[in-house]
Amino acid sequence: MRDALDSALVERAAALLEAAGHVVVFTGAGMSAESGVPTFRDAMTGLWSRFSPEDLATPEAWERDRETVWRWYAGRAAAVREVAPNDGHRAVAELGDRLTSRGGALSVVTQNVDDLHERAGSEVAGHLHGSLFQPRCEVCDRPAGGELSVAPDLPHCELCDGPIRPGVVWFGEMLPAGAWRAAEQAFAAADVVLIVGTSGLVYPAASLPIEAAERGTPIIEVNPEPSTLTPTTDCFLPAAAGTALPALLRV
Ligand code: BJW
Ligand code: ZN
Repeated sequence: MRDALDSALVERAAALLEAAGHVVVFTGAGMSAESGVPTFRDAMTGLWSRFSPEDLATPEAWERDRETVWRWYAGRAAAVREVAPNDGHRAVAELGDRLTSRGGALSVVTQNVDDLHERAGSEVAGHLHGSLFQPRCEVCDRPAGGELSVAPDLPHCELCDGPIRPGVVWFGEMLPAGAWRAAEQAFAAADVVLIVGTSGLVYPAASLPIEAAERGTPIIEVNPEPSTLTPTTDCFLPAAAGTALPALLRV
């Protein structure tokens, strides 16, 4: 990672945003890293270090050991409650306000299961991988209400007594249809896509910016490290979200 942001790069990205009517901001775990939420591939620390994400974020893991999986998600939900949006989340909300006030629009499409964009004041068009805060019945899909809690007994549905599961999308599961549709529509309408803090490893989410680039939509990326999406970008800003996004607004 470079020490200081290259001002010519920042100016180029800011000019792309300035000329755009509709901007899509596509975010991953790096967006929330500076709030203290570990990125997906860094999340297995402490008690969880003997697991890999693929051990826990699957329907098979849930079938095998519901208690462990539930405790992992309940702990993560509690940790997110303790942290606050960072300067990057706030800059996205501010960019949205600026676009709206000049008759444009900004759509946030996130892979994150936290609620930090909303708490910073952005409306989220689609949570592609669900939410830590929307547990639901595994059998009848009824929202469970309330939050995941680290209770000794796993909760059951008030309607059908089915087990309540975390409201996130595991490997091998379909993405929520409404969020996916909203994301596709937003990307189709975008004049510019701003990617922030994703490794671009997980599909079908990663296909959204790739297909936008193929259609000729200019792509800006903010990430301290190059990602699998970097080759598709027009302007790569090698910096943390909390540094690069406010810098884009200062130009
Ligand atoms: C910073 C920073 C700072 C650090 N500032 N940046 C096509 C090809 C190959 C495979 C597939 C395919 N299509 C589907 C698949 C299978 C699978 C998949 O993609 N597998 C790949 C791993 C190969 N996909 C699925 O299974 C999806 N479902 C599906 O396709 O359904 C259809 C179907 C069904 C049945 C059969 C076949 C098809 C579902 C995917 C669900 C993903 N769910 C997770 C878990 C959510 C719950 C939870 O949180 O526990 O979502 S996985 C995990 O990865 C999580 C994340 O949202 C997602 C993306 O991760 P993200 O956000 O990119 O985080 P990291 O950690 O990878 O990267 C962080 C980045 O931040 C890094 O680049 C850092 O450098 C950067 N960074 N600090 C800015 N301060
Ligand atoms: Zn039920």
